[in-house]
Amino acid sequence: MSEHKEKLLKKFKDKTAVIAVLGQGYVGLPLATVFGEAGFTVIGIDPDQQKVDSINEGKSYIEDVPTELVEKLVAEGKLSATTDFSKIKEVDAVSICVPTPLRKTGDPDLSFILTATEELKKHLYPGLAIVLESTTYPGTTRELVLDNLSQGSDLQVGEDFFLAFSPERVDPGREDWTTVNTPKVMGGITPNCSDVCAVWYEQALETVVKVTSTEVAEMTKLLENTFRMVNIGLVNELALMCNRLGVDVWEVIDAAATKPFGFMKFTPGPGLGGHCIPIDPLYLSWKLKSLNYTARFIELASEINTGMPRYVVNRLMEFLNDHAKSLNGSKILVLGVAYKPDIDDLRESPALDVISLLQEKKAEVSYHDPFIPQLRHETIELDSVPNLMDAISEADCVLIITDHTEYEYSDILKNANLVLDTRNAIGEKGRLNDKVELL
Ligand code: SAJ
Repeated sequence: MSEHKEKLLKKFKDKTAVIAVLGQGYVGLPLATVFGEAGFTVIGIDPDQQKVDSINEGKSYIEDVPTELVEKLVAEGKLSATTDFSKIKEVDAVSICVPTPLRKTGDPDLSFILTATEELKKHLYPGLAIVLESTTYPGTTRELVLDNLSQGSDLQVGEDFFLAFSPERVDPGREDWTTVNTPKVMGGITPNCSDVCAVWYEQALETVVKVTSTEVAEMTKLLENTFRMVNIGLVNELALMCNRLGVDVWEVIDAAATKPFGFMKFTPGPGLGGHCIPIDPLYLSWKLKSLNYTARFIELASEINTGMPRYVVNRLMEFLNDHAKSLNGSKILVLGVAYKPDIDDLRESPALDVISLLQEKKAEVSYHDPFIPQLRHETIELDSVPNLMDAISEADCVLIITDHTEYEYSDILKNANLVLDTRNAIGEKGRLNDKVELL
């Protein structure tokens, strides 16, 4: 066995290893605290001085990470944070949890991975273990990270340093499946890399699932999120079909969901939001394009999902027209603008597209969202209405975009003139009420 592998395994098992986590966002901070709770000394590295200061003051800025935990770990000397990437030379292992967004052109933006890799290269030394967690296309760890690290270095991967990919599976706001108990896939460049990085993560996580390569691990994550995106696209198209057929798509889906096997329920909506599901699959289709292959399911689902905001606005126009009203000049109250219920995240939220389209059609648009007091996005400058029930009764039509749990849907139904419910949030009462239209 390589001497570096032997030394690292010992350090992981006796928790004397020092861990760096690059990127202290919704993946990196939870991971840092989990390693800290397992007994490791952890350094959170992030270019954002505010995040670094917050951690060192013992304060959490991530909903899933209790401030008390950060405070405890910092007080015990188990967790600290810095903007200084050179601290990498003081650690035994590095997890890279940096963003992988899309550029405006729709191409992957790998700049954060490249920056992290450049910093790692400066401080690469024998005995370092590295895990990339950021969602990316198959081949990134080998073609981008390893190639960059190996350039001009005589260190051998799998002997002198160890490199693996392990997709993050964090679902912000979820309490049943956490960083500790969600099974973690781990694929190394070499078997030694898989072994070393699996043993490292097994000290803190309940289940580590080793796979044979970084590409398998990268592709696993993309299958998980492409599965969701394509199935959401399917039920969105089903909503379009059922509308033409005059069939209640919600009743159809509920009935199909009574099948105890071979079916998984997804529900239609105003579009696909979030920083994972709408974006990750496009990393895959982009990579396949470079191999002269068109990922047709991904492209079609993306087309349908991105078309839903415009479909919602058209349905609203038809609904108002049925009540001798034009969208132009009508007061429309949008309920819920976060990308999914009970969180304050606006990223890729379809509500932003819906509101922009409504403003283009000269509707008088207002919104309410208990998690988002102010909406500042491109040309949108709105504040959440202060008095919900007054706003509901004054609106020509209430447009339910995000079905936050705290809304009293029976009160909304009672006070509203008209409701277009894109989430079937009102439920059975809504179906039976003439002033409610369902997507
Ligand atoms: N959506 C629908 N219909 C559905 C499900 C979702 O329209 O049936 C919409 C949501 O409104 C939202 C978007 O899709 O706008 C994404 O929703 P999501 O439930 O997939 O939530 P996310 O984006 O927070 O996805 C995360 C993912 N976690 C990671 O990628 C690490 C995903 O893998 C999780 O499965 C998902 O949470 C989850 O299960 O909640």
